[in-house]
Amino acid sequence: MPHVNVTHLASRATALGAVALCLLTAPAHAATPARPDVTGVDTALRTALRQGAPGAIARIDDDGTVRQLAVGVADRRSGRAISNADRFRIGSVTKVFSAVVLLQLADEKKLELDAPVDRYLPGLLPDRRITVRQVLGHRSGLYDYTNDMFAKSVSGFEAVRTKVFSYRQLVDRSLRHARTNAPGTAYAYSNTNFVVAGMLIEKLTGHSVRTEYENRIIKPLQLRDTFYAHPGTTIPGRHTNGYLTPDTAGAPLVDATEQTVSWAQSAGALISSTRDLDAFLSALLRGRLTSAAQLRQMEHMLPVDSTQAYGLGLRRRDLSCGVSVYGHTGAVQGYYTYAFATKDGRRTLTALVNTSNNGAVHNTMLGTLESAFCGKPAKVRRGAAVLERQQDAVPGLARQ
Ligand code: HEL
Repeated sequence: MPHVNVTHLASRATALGAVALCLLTAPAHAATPARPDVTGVDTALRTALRQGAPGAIARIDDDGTVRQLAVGVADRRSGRAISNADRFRIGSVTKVFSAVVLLQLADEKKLELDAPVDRYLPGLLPDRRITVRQVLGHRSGLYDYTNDMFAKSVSGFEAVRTKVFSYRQLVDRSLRHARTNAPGTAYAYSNTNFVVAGMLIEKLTGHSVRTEYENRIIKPLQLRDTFYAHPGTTIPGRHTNGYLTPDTAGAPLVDATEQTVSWAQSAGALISSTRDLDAFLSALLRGRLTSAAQLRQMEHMLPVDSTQAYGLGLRRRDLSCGVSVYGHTGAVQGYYTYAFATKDGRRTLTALVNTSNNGAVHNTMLGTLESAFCGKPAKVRRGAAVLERQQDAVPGLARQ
């Protein structure tokens, strides 16, 4: 549904609010997933390598059956082969963790999703109408400060890679710009929203986001590879290096492994592994991290485009075979992550390539979802119409 309709409907009188919300809800596809096409996943990983990724891994957890794939290298210098035992930076998959903490706080009656952010963080945002729900669904209108920060990929990254920002400094960078839309009227992906989410977590609990991720998610689920290392610059233990692709064609990859990720923090600074992300998403979707009521809030999706919808810190992708999967994507210098699961949490896929800023690789990785959840593609008759499939956003061009 085009945003213009969303704006129109959402700005109508309150009496129409319920009808509008109903019309805006994006219906999920509920087809039964076919057996995973492991060869198809492998082909996607190998294609990513041909397109410039040094290494790629994927893990499918399918109701107790584990399939792991790995191609290429973790370290271009030593030539060490990449494996699913390697940790990596997960970028915006962090947003799912931040949303879970806030929904747990809602379960504990410490937070109301429809309350203005201003109730908890007085004076932070100039528009006091912005609610917690709008922040978690990217519908606040807060400008994404990373648009300016990474307009030039390598010099933008080098300018911040060892910096330590306060949350407020990041919000201030956003507030230098006009809001992208009035609160609640349109979807506009913005890291600023999940910086505000981190501030809410710290304000409501009196603890750092690190403590809350650890106590509420990492320790209970025994996620051995998941760390919030900020402001440390290294990835603890066995990990894959990450290689940023420069904007200039043919320029050598930049090893971006070490950085504070302070530009992202609660919007994108977690480190994890394919095993842990599969376990996390499965636990979340099976209702082991929040009450059923709060999970429903998280899974209540509004449309992004013809193949995607967004809930609260949770993406939905509608695949070509009619299956919808839930999770998140991540793009942080040197790493692209896809982590998605079926609605019942029984099948999960996490796929990772150790490069970024490469649109072809990003689109190729979308193929891992199709193979993992749709199985082998049906043979297309010569001359038959090809289904239109919109690809995910390429960082720097558009954010979805
Ligand atoms: S962008 C996204 C992805 N999200 C958003 C967030 C994350 N990551 C960022 O905001 C980092 C953007 C810079 C990444 C950098 C690169 O590719 O290494 N690109 C440039 O510098 C381009 N000039 C919406 C794709 C998500 O999937 O949610 O993660």
